[in-house]
Amino acid sequence: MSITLYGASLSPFVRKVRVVLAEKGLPYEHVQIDPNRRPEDYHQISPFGRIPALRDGDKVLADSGVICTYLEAQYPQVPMTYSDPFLKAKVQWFEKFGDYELGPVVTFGVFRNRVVMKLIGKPCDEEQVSRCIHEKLPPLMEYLEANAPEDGFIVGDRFTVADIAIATHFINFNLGGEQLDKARWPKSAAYIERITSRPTVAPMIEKEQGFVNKLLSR
Ligand SMILES: N[C@@H](CCC(=O)N[C@@H](CS)C(=O)NCC(=O)O)C(=O)O
Repeated sequence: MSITLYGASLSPFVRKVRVVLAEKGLPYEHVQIDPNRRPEDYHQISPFGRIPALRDGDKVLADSGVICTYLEAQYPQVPMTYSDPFLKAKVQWFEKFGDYELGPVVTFGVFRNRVVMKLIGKPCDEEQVSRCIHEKLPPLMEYLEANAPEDGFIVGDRFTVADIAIATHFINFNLGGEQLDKARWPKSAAYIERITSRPTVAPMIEKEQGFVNKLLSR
């Protein structure tokens, strides 16, 4: 089967799927889709036009969570979750924490304003950025700090989709010119650092940072 991933590399959700594909050692073709200038027929692949979407042979799916669930069931060789029902549910919980709690604040509140708006020629709403960093982020960070492991991973003893679903948004936070406050949230900062240093993640970040620098200096 040949796998094609659709979506822009700077999207945290696309990155999440790329890391899962890389961890599983699955080769794939990456078709860059900019959600601000998506091709007319992209809705046939992703009904609401969002990225990522994935094609595996004649099967097509959208949404990073759905795609990762599919990849896990179809290609279980390198597991990114657990078969134990409780651990599996915990992985799902933290994956959703990344997708639906951190995503709207860290990626859409900060990165979107600082990078995407500039790229599409619209003003950055610094008031919104500030509200996200100073009001919306702290309660999420308190929760992460209470749950971040001293060593290893967020659930059990293996790297799971939950780890990348969380860390991916902090990559966008950095690309948006912000750093996590290490003094205030030391366990979380060290945890994110561990996850983003993985060989399947670190090279992506380097490329993306170079890409953003180039785009923003135009
Ligand atoms: N829950 C979705 C979120 C995907 C998402 O919001 N993607 C953004 C880019 S980061 C997008 O496609 N935005 C364009 C739009 O909503 O029209 C997932 O996990 O894939």
